[in-house]
Amino acid sequence: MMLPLTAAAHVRIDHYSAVHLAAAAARSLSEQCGLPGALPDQAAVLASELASNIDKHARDGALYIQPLPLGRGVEILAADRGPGMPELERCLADGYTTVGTLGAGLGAVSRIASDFTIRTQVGVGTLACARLTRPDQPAVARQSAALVCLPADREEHCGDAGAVIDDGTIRTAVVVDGLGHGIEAAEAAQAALRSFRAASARPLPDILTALHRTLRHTRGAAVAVLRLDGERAVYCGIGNIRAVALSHEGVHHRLTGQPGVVGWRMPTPKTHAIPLPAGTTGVLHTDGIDARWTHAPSLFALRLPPQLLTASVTHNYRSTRDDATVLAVKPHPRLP
Ligand SMILES: [Mn+2]
Repeated sequence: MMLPLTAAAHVRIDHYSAVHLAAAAARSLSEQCGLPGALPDQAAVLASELASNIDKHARDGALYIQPLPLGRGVEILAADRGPGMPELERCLADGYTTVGTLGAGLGAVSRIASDFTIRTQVGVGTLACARLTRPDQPAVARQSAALVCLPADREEHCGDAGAVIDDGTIRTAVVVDGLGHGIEAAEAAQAALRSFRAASARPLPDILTALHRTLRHTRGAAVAVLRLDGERAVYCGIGNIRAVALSHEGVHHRLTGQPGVVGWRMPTPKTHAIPLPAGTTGVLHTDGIDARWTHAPSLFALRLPPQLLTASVTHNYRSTRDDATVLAVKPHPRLP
């Protein structure tokens, strides 16, 4: 069975030679995604510059290179653990968004990328997201939703999966953790995603019931769904997938799924309502992410846009022994 490309490639930047590995990984993923023309070369340049920036200026850094949903392009995330970039921190604090003056590397990244977001804090580190979208695709909305999905180290297939469906006013997100790992878990996770796409407009317990039916002949999965609708969210989950609501000030809600396995033994799903004050972000993550990331997140972390929040949580709290997925989604901006 041919599985769609959904998982990220992880390249640890611990030596100058990793810069070349990162560039090769970005080019190869872009080609596998069928990106046309010069895009694979441009993806290689983005990865090379972001990796080289880590190699020269930071420690404990890595790139996460992944396809954007629905084959729209690729996304390259860069994360490190310090020392941060004082010049850039000053520029961002003063409201400048250009990084053109900060050396050829990041300037080139911001010119080549369809969308580039960077945050840094001295003593903490730097996070960046460069997206490259196909010319025939609308640019991916920059601050609405993000997903990082990584296989366990030395696994080719990822048994986790996630998606967000946006119907124009309501966003519905799913995260799936197929039991075990490897190809059978990946097949279960992808079957669950297809079923979710078909059922995503229905009430959350009905979505889980549809997935339960789809997964009957697989090894089963933990599944959580989160729907963001105006000033409230609803959550429904079976198995160990956590839901968290974050504002710029702190963590407001932590929820875990009911015991059970979708596809095998599923209790009647219960829905939980979560109030969603303006600026709140909803997060779903699998047990490949250490739940302690929500204990005392810094203001820097709480204020990250979704694509950098998922990069930060993945980089700092992922277990390399399990597949790991983090999804972050914000509600639609309210009409005045
Ligand atoms: Mn897991």
